[in-house]
Amino acid sequence: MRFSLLAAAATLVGLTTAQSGTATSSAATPSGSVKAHVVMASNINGSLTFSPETITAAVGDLVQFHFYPKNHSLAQSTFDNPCQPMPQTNGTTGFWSGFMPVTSESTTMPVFSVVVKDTTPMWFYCATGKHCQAGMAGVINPPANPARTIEAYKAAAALVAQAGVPNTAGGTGGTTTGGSTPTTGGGSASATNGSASATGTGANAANGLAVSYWYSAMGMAVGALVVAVAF
Ligand SMILES: [Cu+2]
Repeated sequence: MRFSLLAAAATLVGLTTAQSGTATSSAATPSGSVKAHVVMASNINGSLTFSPETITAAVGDLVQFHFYPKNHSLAQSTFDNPCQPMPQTNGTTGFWSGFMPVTSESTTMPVFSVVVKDTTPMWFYCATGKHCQAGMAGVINPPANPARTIEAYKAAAALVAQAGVPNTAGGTGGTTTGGSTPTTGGGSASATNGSASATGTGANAANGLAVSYWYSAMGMAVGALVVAVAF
């Protein structure tokens, strides 16, 4: 499989001035940069996992989900109803990437990026088949409550008869890009130029963020969790 030869390059995203006045940057992030937390949806072995499955992110950070073959997805849920889309509240729905079919010959990985707008825990799962029941789930900013862990979520998920697929459009609550460009090793990767805006009716749009991005691809080892890009 081609992916076995490739190291994923993370797509690093810089916020433009479109966000000025609304951004709440963490103190550790230099001005003009944003932290991107890279999460792999599945892996070169086809594992039904998100890795890492627990992400701690500050307000304003990005969490970027990179999709491996064959066909995974990312949906937001609550802790209490694992493998089910988060119910709509106050016009806000959970994020939903849509299904992300990726062939084993693909040289790029689709990426779905979610902006962390607050530190409320965000539970998520793969809505494909029985993946959620198999443990393909995770959480951004897990709660302190020791009973509400990703392990507890997955234990409950295993008992779910059928995972729910959100009825919102794919791309809700985040930004989808054509993807990171895997490279044959470290060093630089070809840039993926372009711009995108936060779209949809999800959490980001509800927060009123008008975020434009520019993308530059840089070589980065899979598994690196946090990067900060100054520009
Ligand atoms: Cu999956």
